Amino acid sequence: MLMNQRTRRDILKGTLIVAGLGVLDIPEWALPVLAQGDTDVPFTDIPDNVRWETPPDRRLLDVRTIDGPFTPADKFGTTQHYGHPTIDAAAFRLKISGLVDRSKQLSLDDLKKIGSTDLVAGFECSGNRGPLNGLCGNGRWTGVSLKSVLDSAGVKPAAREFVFFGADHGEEEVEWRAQKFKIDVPFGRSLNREKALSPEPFLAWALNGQPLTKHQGAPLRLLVPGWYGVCNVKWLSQIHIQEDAYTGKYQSRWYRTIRGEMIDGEMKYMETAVTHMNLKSFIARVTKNGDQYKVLGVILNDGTPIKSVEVKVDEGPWQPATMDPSTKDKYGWKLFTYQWKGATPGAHTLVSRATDTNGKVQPTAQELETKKSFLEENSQVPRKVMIA
Ligand SMILES: Nc1nc2c(c(=O)[nH]1)N[C@H]1C(S)=C(S)[C@@H](COP(=O)(O)O)O[C@H]1N2
Ligand SMILES: [Mo]
Repeated sequence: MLMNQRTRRDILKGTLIVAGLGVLDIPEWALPVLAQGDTDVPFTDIPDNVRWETPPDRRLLDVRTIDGPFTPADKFGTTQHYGHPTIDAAAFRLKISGLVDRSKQLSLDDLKKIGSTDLVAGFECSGNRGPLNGLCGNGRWTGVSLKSVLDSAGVKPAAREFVFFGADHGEEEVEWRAQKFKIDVPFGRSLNREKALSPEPFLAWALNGQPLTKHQGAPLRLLVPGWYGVCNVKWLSQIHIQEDAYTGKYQSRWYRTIRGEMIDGEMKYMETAVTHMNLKSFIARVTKNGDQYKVLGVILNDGTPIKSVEVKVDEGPWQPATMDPSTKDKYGWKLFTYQWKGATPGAHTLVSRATDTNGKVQPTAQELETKKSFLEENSQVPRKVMIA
């Protein structure tokens, strides 16, 4: 019993004493995310009717369960538009068509022969928002760089637009001026030449060492590190390369942001496609160990290095939080912790904000008021907790 109550901090310290190093003050960042004996402090702002799972399509990650850098595949937030197509991995062929020297039909084994590397990448759906922020996750993916696959097909100089189709599709009423057409629409997204041939985009067949699950897009998906979830085409079946910009529903219409910007002193409404992730941090979990309180949070962004993350308690000042060095991969999410000193019984509000090395500061909700559509909601989210 007594042993159980020892925290891992004690055990770590003990180990170091045994090793003859004397009593070292272990810096906070060297400690595991959760120690033995930690218990959760309840949030009071989670609605009673939350649907964590909406079978078969959608699941929210309960961020209160985050206890390490990687999200288990069966907890990863998940969503899609046309259900889950079933694809036989053995019969699967990735088609590469259009402006290439050699059209291709590549099996998973063919892809693995081109290359196999790991990529740590987190992402969130562009519709992810507080207080739950559960449409997200962080994984170690295995796959091959898109560029090396495209190079094997030989991209022609005229190629401008790279369109990625999933195997999923659905009938939609598509509007054009005053006309409406009922057509079968594929899930499609595109990247321009510069992005498609950059080193980052990745074709993944595994997450955390296991083949992708059906939800995650088995057997193959695109990942565009640092970009919102929608760019990561699941059940990838075809890459078609053309000259003209692709303006399909999920590229140009459904996933766009309508936002007013002050340009030269004038408010201009911009409509932009959802691409790179905006700088976001949120508080995921608050734990207690004896009279010690710890706040755990997540940072997601486009890979720009993070300069700082801070936490504010009630009306107090912003206080520096500590980045967890186990989450330092460029495109992975980052975890941070904050030792909450002097926590008193009762209701409290906690909020975090991140700043990147370009000087970008995570906005307040008020600063996002001119954004009319709810996608790309990266504002600071005040969370409410109750200390017994
Ligand atoms: N083929 C296909 N890919 C898709 C989608 C889809 O509907 N069809 N949805 C996108 C969206 S909106 C998101 S947020 C992510 C979700 O990926 P996940 O379920 O692995 O979290 O997949 C993206 N890729
Ligand atoms: Mo999404």
